[in-house]
Amino acid sequence: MHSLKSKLLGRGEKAVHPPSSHNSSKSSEMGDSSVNVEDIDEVDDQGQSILMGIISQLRPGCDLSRITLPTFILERKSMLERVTNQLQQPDILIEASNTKDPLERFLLIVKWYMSCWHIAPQAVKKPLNPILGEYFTCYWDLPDGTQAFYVAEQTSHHPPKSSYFYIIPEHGIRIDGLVEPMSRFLGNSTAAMMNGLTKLTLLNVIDKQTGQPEVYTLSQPNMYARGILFGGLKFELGDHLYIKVSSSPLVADVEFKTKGLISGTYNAIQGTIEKEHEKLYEISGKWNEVMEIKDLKTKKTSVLFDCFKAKPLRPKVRDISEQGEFESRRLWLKVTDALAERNHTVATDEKFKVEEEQREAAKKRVEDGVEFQPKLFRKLTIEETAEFGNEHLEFVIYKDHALKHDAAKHDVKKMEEHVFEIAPFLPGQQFNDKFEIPAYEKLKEHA
Ligand code: 2Y5
Repeated sequence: MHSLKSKLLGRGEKAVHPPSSHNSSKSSEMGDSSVNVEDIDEVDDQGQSILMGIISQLRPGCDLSRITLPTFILERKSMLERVTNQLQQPDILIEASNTKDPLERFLLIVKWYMSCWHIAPQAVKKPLNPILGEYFTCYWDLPDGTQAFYVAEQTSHHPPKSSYFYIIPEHGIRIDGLVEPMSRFLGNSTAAMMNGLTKLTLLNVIDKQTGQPEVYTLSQPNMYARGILFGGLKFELGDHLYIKVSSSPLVADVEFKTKGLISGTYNAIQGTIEKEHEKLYEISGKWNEVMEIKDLKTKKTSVLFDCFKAKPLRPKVRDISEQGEFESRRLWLKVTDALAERNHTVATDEKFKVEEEQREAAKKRVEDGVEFQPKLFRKLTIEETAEFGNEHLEFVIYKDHALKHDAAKHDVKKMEEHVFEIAPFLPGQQFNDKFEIPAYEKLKEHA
């Protein structure tokens, strides 16, 4: 058996992800390091003993979310930012929103959603668990001169829930989502069962029957860290991802196949696209290499997405000097700087300080008899939860009313004004004086 240390160092391991530079985290988006530490499996002596100490106290099936894991498995990114890895092929999304044929459009949405799972650290790392009320904003300058905006807030701590909102006003593309990982220790592996949903609305694609915009619901594959005790540390996506659409019975079901103990291969996918139980297409390949799609009528196979040729578009983030105290990159700066230097003593201390403040704030709320209220997202009502795509969404951006198809009436300028009232996105934008007040208070103005 290999030593635990050599396993964590990943010696002799093949990279899970394509060896292209876009997987690298050293890009200008972090702007602070020339060392791509997220692609290195590492453990120092202290870290190793911490990990062994943790594992010896765990029973299979136990909830990992309350256990503090050592910093050497940390990505230099909060989960709020980590979601944006999935949003780096807006070109496919825009093409879908401009496509008239419903089946062609559905296929493009499948292609888009499958196109970014490969954007991840090459080592087995997890994003920072955001603290309650932490938020993150960013934007993209799109090649056609338009812009996309993203904002996320941690809406729950136990269990961790990250709510996010993304919009390309000019193209009428809106995404609402929730990441809700339920992590479990399984023995030789850990799992994060991804319970959240993504709801994608094409505001300009109107369903003739309902008069409402088309809505896609997308679930997430589960995530596994394998080989914690023996066999080599490995990140795997597993189980099924589903895509459904409000305007037709089309369903995509993609299975992320985990490797068996002896047989099988890593990162394989196998899926179908069906309409009323009639299989129309088959999907195969690897989610981090090349994915193919077979038209079952014509028997023709073509490339769905080639990760080796992908050119993901990274988000842009306002400078730290402009960020608020609870804004992800500013909040975690000392931790991420220490991680960049692989100084886990400092990373652990600084992470503890941030989290200790959160514990103090939670204690104070109990003493004062008040509940935490998010600033940027509001809870959905029971009626709203019943709407298509809203199951497991739980929260929605508080500006929801102003960013719907009918409210916006294709007025892109007005839509952007509403977006910019939520939070600063672009360099130079200021926080407005209502920023800190809870979303439900802000909404009283519209009641
Ligand atoms: C926490 O400790 P931590 C502590 O848990 C919490 O209770 C404390 O608060 P309080 C808090 O202050 C802090 O100390 C632990 C826990 C939190 C896990 C997540 O150490 C990880 O900060 C489980 O956090 C990972 C299992 C499988 O973390 C994931 O439970 C697989 O929960 C791979 O943060 C991930 C890679 C590496 C893990 C490696 C090794 C594990 C070794 C374990 C050894 C026993 C949730 C983590 C979820 C991870 C998912 C990562 C991928 C995210 C992709 C999102 C994509 O007040 C979304 O109680 C796509 O003291 C959306 C689509 C958009 C279009």
